[in-house]
Amino acid sequence: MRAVDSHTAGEPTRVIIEGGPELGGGTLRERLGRFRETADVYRQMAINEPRGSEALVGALLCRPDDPSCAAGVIFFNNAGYLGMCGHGAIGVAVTLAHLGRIQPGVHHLDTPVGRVEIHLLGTNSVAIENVPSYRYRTQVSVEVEALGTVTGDIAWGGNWFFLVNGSPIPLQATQIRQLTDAAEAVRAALVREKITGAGGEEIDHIEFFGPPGSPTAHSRNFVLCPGGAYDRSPCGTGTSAKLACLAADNKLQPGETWIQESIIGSQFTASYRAAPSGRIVPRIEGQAYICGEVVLLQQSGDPFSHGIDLRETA
Ligand code: PYC
Repeated sequence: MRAVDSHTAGEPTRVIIEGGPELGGGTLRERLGRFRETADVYRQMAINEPRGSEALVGALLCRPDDPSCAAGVIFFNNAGYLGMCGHGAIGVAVTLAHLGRIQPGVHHLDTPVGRVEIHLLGTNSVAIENVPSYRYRTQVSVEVEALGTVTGDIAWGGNWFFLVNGSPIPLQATQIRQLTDAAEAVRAALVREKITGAGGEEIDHIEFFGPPGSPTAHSRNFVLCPGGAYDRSPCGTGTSAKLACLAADNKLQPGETWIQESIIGSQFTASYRAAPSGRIVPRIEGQAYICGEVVLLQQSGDPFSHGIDLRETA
């Protein structure tokens, strides 16, 4: 497989540009199902160590459902598949520009959860207009081992999030191990108490908020991703979910700027416009940088040709 690696605000993206799985016809959703059921070894090889890492998000470029889109894209990580990925979409845009496939201006990406508008603003700067986002439930309390009662909102930003204001652990990079454990405990408690997103969908991202480190930001977050890694970026879909909550609480008006800082101090600049049925369309702006062009190889006899998955051997 040939791939281009980039990072968006510190969070890596690996875009598969050649040699990926042949997924046949049908919609992107159908092809994602085929990827999961018949070709998951491609995901494992591209993402797992020793070729990848738990922080990496993969993006398979494929034929869009809507031919006016610049590309279709299926996002995946060490745990499985993502409906959308904000930092990943920014990385895909910068990668397409690096490959000479798009020029500065407005383009679209098709994803399994809807069409995303991308504004290529310069070599490294991109704004995305994400899928319509909304708060599903507010002030949901859950009993969490070692933390007690934790209260948060449930919102959709292209993935499902549980958003906790007032992080139970200080939002400092030195506390990442403790933040990860706390967020894992919250996720386990949500599963145990059968608290889900709409339609019974699993809430697989946990997000803690607190005061920013930089005077230019409005808030700092810590985001736990489904495979146990934390998001190095402020998380595009997580920031979209946050905007939906701020809008629902009347704390941020359409067009007003929200600067979200990540646990490593990187930033996204966000705003929203109103969408039908009480949803919002988030706009997330950030920077991505190309950091590699790789050919992923499998030598015969390699016992880890599909990568190491400790969850399988545990
Ligand atoms: O930026 O939306 C995002 C994201 C999801 C998981 C990792 N990054």
